[in-house]
Amino acid sequence: MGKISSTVACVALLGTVGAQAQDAGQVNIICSVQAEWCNMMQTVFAKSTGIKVNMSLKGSGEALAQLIAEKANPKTDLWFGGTGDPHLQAAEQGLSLEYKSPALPQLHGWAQQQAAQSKYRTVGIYSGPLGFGYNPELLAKKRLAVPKTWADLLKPEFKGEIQVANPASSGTAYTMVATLVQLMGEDKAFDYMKALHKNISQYTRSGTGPIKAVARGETTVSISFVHDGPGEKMQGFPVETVTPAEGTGAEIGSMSIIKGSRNLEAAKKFYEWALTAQAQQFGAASKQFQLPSNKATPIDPRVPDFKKIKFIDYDYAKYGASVERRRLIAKWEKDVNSLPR
Ligand code: S7P
Repeated sequence: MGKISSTVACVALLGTVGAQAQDAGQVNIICSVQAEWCNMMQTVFAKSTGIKVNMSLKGSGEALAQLIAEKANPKTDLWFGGTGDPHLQAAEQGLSLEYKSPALPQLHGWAQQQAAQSKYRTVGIYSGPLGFGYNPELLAKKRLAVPKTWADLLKPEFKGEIQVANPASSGTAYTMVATLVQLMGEDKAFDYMKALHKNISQYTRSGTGPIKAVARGETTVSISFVHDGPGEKMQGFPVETVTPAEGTGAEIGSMSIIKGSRNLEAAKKFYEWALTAQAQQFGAASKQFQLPSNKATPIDPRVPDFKKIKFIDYDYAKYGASVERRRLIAKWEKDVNSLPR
């Protein structure tokens, strides 16, 4: 799309500014992408439809926890963004509504597959690869080589140099756990994470925290979604990304309508709009560079080139299942996080 520098320009892009000044109701959304994208979606949708958007920002794991807590009396109408595994878990637990969008054929196969395997209770809105963020200035200062493999992260010289989020609160970190289990087999993956634990300075609450810390020189390396790197770089921070040579996983960022939504028509309107190529451009416009799910969305050159990355064949159905997700997170707490460093 080139550069859209402000929300005003984005509203103009829709060509519907001021179309509906009257009170057209409201919609309560949990938004699990970064704030700038959430705010842009909120402003543009509200301005173009007259529907008031009450938006709260939460990471994927926290969003799921809130929806579970609200189950008997849902206050949320729609959950936008966040890693796909907890959306699949929400679908399985009956927290999200079955809804088959007429726009599904416009989406990439992986996004349609996400919908089909949830029995149409969620849908893919973007995808992004897991990898490492690093601060080249800090690496040079500490005479450390760029880590290019999962194995590199275990080197003793990275002791205290790496940050990753906690998989109990973060969908990003759960994607790491599930990726390693699929890549190495469960026993070896847990041995790996125990060894990695010695090099971790901090497990953050939020999945995007570690790459922000890298960018600001607070840590040298992060395990992060690589599409979160360019946005930090655009702000002038020294940060680069790499995907591990052994192979890596990718998230299918998803969107779900909540079962029992009190503002269902408004939620469906937002959902349909969020699947359009026009609305999906607001990711890159807000400096977030996931691969959009609508095939017609122009691809910003900063979106990672999936063809150049070695991917595992991530089993979204298995690792999005409640029992598996809970089991792996509990095992990580017990076998990894409880160890001294
Ligand atoms: O917007 C960036 C992003 O990395 O954040 C989403 C997700 O909520 C990660 O947060 P948590 O790990 O804290 O749950 C990703 O879906 C998205 O790509």
